[in-house]
Amino acid sequence: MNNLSIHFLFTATTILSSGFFAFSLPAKAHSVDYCIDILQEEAQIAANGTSKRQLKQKLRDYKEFERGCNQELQEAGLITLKQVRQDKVIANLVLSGQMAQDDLNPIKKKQKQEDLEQREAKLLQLRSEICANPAPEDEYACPKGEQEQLSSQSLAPQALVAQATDPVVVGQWQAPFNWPLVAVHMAVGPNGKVLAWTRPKLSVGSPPQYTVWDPNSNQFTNSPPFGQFGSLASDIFCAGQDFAPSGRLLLAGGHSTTTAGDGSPDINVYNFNTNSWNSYPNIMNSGRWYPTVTYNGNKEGVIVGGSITNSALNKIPQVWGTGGSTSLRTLSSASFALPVYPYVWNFVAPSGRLFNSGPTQATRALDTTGTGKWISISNSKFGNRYYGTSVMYDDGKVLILGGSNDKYGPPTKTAEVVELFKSNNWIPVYPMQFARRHHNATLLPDGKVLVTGGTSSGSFNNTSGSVFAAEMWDPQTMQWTTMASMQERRTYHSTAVLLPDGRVVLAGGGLPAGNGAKDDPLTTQGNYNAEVYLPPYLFKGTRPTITSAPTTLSYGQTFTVQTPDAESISKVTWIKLSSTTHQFNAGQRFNRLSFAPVAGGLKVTTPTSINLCPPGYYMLFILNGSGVPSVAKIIQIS
Ligand SMILES: [Cu+2]
Repeated sequence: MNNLSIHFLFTATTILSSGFFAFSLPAKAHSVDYCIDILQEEAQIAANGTSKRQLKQKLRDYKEFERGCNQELQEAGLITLKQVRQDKVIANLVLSGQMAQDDLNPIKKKQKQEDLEQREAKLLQLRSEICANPAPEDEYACPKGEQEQLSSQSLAPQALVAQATDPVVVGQWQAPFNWPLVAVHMAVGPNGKVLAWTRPKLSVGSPPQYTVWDPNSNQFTNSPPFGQFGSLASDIFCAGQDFAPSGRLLLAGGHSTTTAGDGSPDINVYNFNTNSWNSYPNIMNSGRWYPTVTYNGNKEGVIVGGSITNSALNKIPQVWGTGGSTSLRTLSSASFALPVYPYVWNFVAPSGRLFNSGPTQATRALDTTGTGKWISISNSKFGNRYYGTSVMYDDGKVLILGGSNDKYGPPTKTAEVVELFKSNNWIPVYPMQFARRHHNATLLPDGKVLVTGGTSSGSFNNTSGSVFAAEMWDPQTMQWTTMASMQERRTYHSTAVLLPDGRVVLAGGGLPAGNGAKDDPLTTQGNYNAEVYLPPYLFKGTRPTITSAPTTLSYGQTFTVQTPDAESISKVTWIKLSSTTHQFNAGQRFNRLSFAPVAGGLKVTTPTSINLCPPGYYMLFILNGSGVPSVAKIIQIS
């Protein structure tokens, strides 16, 4: 389907019911037609010698139409501002006699055809959803055996492929630049700086290295030679990580400093403000290599999984307490053998439990009260998704995408969502354009999900199938659009995070280096570089600005954001600070905040639920009608 066809979907009803337009719009289904009307009226006004004021009003109306069109259709993932402008060009051609009105007919025919195709795809999707979990009355629609066959594989092929190189459509990658280490772990702190760490070589006993990158100045602190830092005696390679409500970063486990394959029982805490570490050696019940850490609504860091040795899993979750406590609460009745290698994907669910969305096909929840218990939730549809990823993209809504059913088998393009407020059932959505494993999924200020990197090849870390093109997932349409391509191969041990300025930095990949990765000449361990992606919203005009906002907030609090752009603001969102490793970002999550314009700014209200918005630091964005975000203001909610 091309962009023209969607104009049929953008019916007058949609326009008139959208509430964007205070003035009366003609009942036109096609923006070319509307442009013709506007231009003819403009001509009439000019011919009649009517005042410039009227002409200006018409132009304002058109601008408003353009803005609304842009917003509505872009939110539906269907059109770009560029397309609206193209329609205006076509309208001009018709009016000037360079293009006959009839010339539009073939276009309309094509549109009808494509409209039909799209409706068919929607029907197929609907049937797939119904048959995935049929109610008794739906049995007739779902012949026996079809439930298994109907996966997202069977959905219509992806409709929206951006062929353009226009950054307004596909965004733009900046050239790769050197990094002092392979960024196996990354986190964006409350000061807006990016912490990254790794072990310099695969050999056990090499002391870990960390660096801090300032995205504004592009300067690194703690660059090589790294030397010893603080009292950090642990090997934090492949530790679990998440932000505490204080803004400090909790690192659980990692690797033994002496024995290959053994987990570390240590906890380390990084303070962004002082650029310093606190170490709590040997404090967990046992070693944990590859555990997952998730801070919940009760300000507890829940540590799940990890391995003690190559052949023994740490099955008992533990909880890092509040108030500077240095002991852990052990969830002794929640013993469970979750897979390690890669990490498991845990999110704070609306219930306050941790929702485990994979990578296994069976999904479950961890109740952390008392001594804890696991509760079975449901099976996702595709299968296991080893080395895939998952993201909670909205309140209680979780996406799983890519990965391999067999740990080292070929990856899938498929994706599924679950909406925990509605049901526990996984629903296949449109597949990605590319099958991927070892890819990153990053939440953006406009609520979309950017997917970067990974490989379409099976086996552990085969970079020959590296995917260079990014893809954008729009939760409104559940469709994917191919974005611009990066330059480096970013597969195992690559990381991606959203920066406060709305860009996304993608770094690392390596340790071990995959074939074709750009290696450091001395260590040949992987990508000693990063690339920065500028999403399309950074090419759509002037950015709104936040002149001031509070630094700390409480739940359900109404506060003022000072901005000169209040009138143009259509969304206020915030995203919890990113903390990511091994293709799972345990930190990021997204809230839409309610707001209203007031003199000099916006009156914004924070969420009321500690489970939908776990305490901690968030990047607050204000977005205008074209979806252009401000630079974030980082705010703590507690
Ligand atoms: Cu690792």
